[in-house]
Amino acid sequence: MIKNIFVISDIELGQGDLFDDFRDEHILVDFINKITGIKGKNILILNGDTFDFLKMQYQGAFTHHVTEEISLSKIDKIIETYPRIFQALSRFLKKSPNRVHFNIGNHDHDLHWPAVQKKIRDTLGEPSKISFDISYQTRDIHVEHGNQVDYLYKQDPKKPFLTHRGKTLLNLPFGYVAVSRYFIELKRLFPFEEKIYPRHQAFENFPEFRRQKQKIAFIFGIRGLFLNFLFSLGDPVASVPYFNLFKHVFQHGLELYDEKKFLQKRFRNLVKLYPDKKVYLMGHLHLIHHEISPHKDRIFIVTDTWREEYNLSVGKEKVLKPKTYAKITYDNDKLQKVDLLTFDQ
Ligand SMILES: [Mn+2]
Repeated sequence: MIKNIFVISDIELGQGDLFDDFRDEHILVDFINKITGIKGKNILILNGDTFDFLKMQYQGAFTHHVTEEISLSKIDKIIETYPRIFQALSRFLKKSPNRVHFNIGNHDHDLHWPAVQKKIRDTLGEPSKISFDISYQTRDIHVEHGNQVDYLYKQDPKKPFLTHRGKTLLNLPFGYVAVSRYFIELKRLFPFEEKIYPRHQAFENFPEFRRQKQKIAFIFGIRGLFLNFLFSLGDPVASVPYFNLFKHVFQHGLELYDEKKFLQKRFRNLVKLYPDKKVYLMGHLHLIHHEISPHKDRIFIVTDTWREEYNLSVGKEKVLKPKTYAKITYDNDKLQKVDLLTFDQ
């Protein structure tokens, strides 16, 4: 029997406001419809940051103290905003033996809450064909969002929650807290510029954007790093991984945005952690990458985002990014083919 595994990442569905960067609902619905029509067993892996809980306000404000109630109210809003996507996924699941797997990324840690998982299962139907985890593995392939090999967004998967002042909260990584307390302001002021990749080039081309980022980074440096012990007194969610930060600055300087630079290191880390796989897939970086390593013919793939995002080419023309996906084909449990493809409607 033929089995296809489809992987897409970084869809970032929000609540349709200024902070929601998803636009192309009809393209995603088309994609899901198209793979619904394919014969055999089809598995769809939504490889992290499927939902943009991180950039959603709750009662008019951003918070890094996220209770199950807050996450539930956000998933309700996402379902209300994008009903056609949930309907398409539901139709995909009705065809046996199809399955949907959610990998948890750094914008949707909220998927750790049992009530959020239940809400999604109830909305899509076919609860037994839906799974959630931080990675997806077969004998040959390893798929994860990518934040676990990014020290800014790494989180202890065995401790998704913590207790603070009698409340159970999401145990969020440093990067999530830094964005929700400080850098979200950059998105509010420059919602368009923030959608241009590569990031370091966007900062180069839009001086106002760069100045504002530097200003926020300065405030963050003082309050969020240097004086964090004062500004976040007794706040366990807002702890800072100082050792890893120093290590990074020592190795790479203050460069945080040149994602291509860190790519090889992250794949090397994945190989170290899961040495016996043939194919390694990530999202998170918002770029396309396909590489066959000379050693052992390992395949490394990064799928690009499905949110509205632009590439800045050398000629400074901005171009809307194409939607990309990976397709892995098995025939009678034998790995046949691994492709990184662009979805053309
Ligand atoms: Mn991510």
